[in-house]
Amino acid sequence: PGGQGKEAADVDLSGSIDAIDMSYLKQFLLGTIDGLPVGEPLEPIQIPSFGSLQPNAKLPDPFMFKTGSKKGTRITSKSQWTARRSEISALAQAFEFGVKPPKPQTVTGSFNNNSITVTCSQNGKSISFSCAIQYPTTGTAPYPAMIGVNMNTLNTSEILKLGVALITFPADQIGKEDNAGSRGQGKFFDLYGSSYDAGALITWAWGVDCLIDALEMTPAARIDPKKLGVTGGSRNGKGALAIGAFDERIALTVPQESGNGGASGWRTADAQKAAGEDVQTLSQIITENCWFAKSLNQFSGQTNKLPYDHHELMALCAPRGLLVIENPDFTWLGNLSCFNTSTAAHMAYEGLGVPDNMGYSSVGGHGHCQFPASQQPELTAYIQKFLLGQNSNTKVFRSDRNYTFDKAKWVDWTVPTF
Ligand code: MCU
Repeated sequence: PGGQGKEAADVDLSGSIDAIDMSYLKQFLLGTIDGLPVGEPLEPIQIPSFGSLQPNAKLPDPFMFKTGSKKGTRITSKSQWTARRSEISALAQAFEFGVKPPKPQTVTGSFNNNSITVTCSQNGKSISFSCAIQYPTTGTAPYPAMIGVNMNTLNTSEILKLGVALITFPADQIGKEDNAGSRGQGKFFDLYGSSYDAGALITWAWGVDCLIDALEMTPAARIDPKKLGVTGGSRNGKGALAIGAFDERIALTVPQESGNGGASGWRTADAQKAAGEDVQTLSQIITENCWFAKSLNQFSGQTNKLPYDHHELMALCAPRGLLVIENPDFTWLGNLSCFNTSTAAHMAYEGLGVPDNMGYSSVGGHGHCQFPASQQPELTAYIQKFLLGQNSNTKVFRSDRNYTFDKAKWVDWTVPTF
C-alpha cells in the first residue's frame, strides 16, 4: 500500500492499513536527532482498526509507542524519536489527514517571470501549478524562502528585508476547500482520482513536496531548498502546520491563528465546548469543510479515541523550528485549547533537548490574522535561526492572557530526560 508509483486506489483507508510505506521519508535529512534522519520508521507501521482504539481522556504521551513490537513502551533515547515520529505521522495520516502519496513518477520545474511552474505526472496523467516568487533586495542567492499557503498574512516587507524570498503556494488549486461539498476537487484529485480519501490539507502538503522537488532541480529559481519556511493564516495556518509536520525538508513552520485542526487540539477543544464556550470542535469542523479525510468523521463525539492529538502533530516538526502565532481574542479558534496543545507540544520539544526550537506567542487586540508589530521580533528570531543560520534568542512562550496548564487534567506523562 502507498508505495512509490502505486495507484491511489491501492491505499486502503478502510480501517486497517498493513503498513504505510514511509521509506520515501529517508531522503529528507533536514531534521536529525543524534545524526539520524527523523522520519525513518523502526519497522513497518501497522495501523490499528478503529474498533481497537482505547479511549484516553488525556493528551497522549508523545514518547510512547502505540503500535508494533514496542507498543506501550516509551522511547529510551532521543534517537528513537525517529521511529516514534514516523508512527505519529502514520497514525495522523491514516485517521485524520489522509495518506500523502509519495513523490509522483515525474516532477519537473521551470522558471519564468519570477514564477516557478511545477509539473507532476503519474500513470499518464499530469497536472501543473505556478508559484510566484518575490525576491529580497538584500542577501545573496540562492535565497532562503518563506512559502505562504494561498497567501502570506505576516508582514511581508519585514521578511524580504531579512534577505528571505516569499513564495506563494496556490493551495486552493491543489485541493479545494470552499465548503464540505468541495471534497475531491482540485489538481491533486485530477491526478489521484476524486475518490481518494484525502482532506484538502494533506493535498497541500503533497503539493508543497512537489514544489520543493521542483526547486531542488531548478537552480534558475535562485531559492535554497534547504532553507525553507512555511506559513499561513487561519485555515491556511492549518495547512502550514500540516505541510511542516509531514515534510522534513521544511526548516521552519509558522502557523498563524490556525485554530482547531491546526495548533489547537481536538480533546482540548471539546473541553472548552464542555465548559460552555463557543469553540470549533471536531464534530463541527467535519461538517463545515473538507480540510480532513473522511476517516476523521468516525471520531465525532469521541475525540478520546484518537491515538494522538495535535500536540503530537506539532511535535512532528521537532527538532525543526516551529513558531505558533496566536490571537487569544477568538474563542471560536480555540484560544485556551491552543495554549494547552502548545504547552504539551513544548514538553515534547523539551524532552528532545530542543526547547527553544518551538515558540508560542499569543497576542490579542487586533483583527484576525492582522499580524501585530509586537510579534515581529519573535518571528525575526525564528527566521534568523532556522532560515539564515544565525544565532538568535528563540525562547518564546507567552500569552497576554493568564492561562494556566492543568497538568493533572491533561497529562499522565512527564518530560523524559535522556
Ligand atoms: C481558523 O480557520 C477557520 C476556522 O476553522 C473556521 O471555522 C472559520 O469559520 O474560518 C477560519 C478561517 O479560515 O477564516 C479565514
